[in-house]
Amino acid sequence: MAPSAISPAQQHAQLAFASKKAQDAGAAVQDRTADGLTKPLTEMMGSWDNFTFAPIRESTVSRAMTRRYFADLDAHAETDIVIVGAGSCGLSAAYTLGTLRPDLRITIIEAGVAPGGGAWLGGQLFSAMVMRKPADVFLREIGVPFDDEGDYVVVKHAALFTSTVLSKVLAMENVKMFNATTVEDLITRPDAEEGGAGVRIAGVVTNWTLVSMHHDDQSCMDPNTVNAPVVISTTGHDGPFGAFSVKRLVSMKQLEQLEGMRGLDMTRAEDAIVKNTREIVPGLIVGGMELSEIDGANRMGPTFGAMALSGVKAAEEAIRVFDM
Ligand code: 48N
Repeated sequence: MAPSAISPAQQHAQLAFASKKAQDAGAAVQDRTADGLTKPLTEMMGSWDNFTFAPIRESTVSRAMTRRYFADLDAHAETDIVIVGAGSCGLSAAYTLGTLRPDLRITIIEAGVAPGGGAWLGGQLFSAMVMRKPADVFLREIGVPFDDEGDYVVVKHAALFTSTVLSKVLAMENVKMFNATTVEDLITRPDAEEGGAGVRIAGVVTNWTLVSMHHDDQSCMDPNTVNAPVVISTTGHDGPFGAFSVKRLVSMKQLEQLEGMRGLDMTRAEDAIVKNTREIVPGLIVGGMELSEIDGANRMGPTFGAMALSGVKAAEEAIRVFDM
């Protein structure tokens, strides 16, 4: 459809889009029109009548995916730090680690196809996300705009925070995410310092999430493994997949019991989660809402500052443990 066949408003919108896109890309834009805008995308593409993609063979696409996936699996079979769960806490930890320690290999294992956990919406499916100060510092660091309301800030859509931190993490050379993949156990070693019963966590046991969900109705489907001296677990509060590592520590008799997440108290909950993000057993750091299950911390409801800053603290704790 030649550009002249579209309405002036459509043409202007197209010109504006093309111009902003080119400027954002910092492209040296050729063929500017008289009023300084780039040519309409449609003109850049030439006539749609003769449009065609470059040639491809199906096996080429398959190899482009599988070659990379299995090379990544091979490379990350030994890693420096594993993060279990790519919710707001896990992603904030990954961003902090990827930024502070580009020398470390970071492997994120996320059970969902879509990373992000509970941070795609604010409360009760509302879109805005509230973070209490000083968590605005993290938003400034990753470049997420917000409305400053004094003691707190509001990101106009939670997905803007989550997609921004996710995109930055995925772009980091030293970070690899395996989503649709579940941690279904922990790798352990006897911990000499503890004497008898104590263990040190030495990595995670994984399986594709769809496989993990069918161990009851399929014959033995053994898992895969990732060796790592440090694991950060941020699997959220109890739920179908939640609180994974802390529940496993109880079943391995490394924790007496879980205190269980308590009622909602924003003020107490957020301070407690950030302050108590810590190494629970040697090699395993727990942050975010998973921590509330161990300590019996309150829940905070629809405010996410503690998730971001717990992630920052978990990352710093992991570097401390890794460098010991
Ligand atoms: O978002 P979540 O559930 O967890 P956090 O701690 O990052 O953030 C919690 C936050 O969203 C809240 O709950 C807010 C603040 N509300 C509080 C309240 O009062 O209700 O993300 C956990 C992620 C999810 O993406 C899961 O899919 C993933 O962890 N996950 C796992 N991934 C791999 N292996 C597992 N075994 C596993 N279990 C959970």
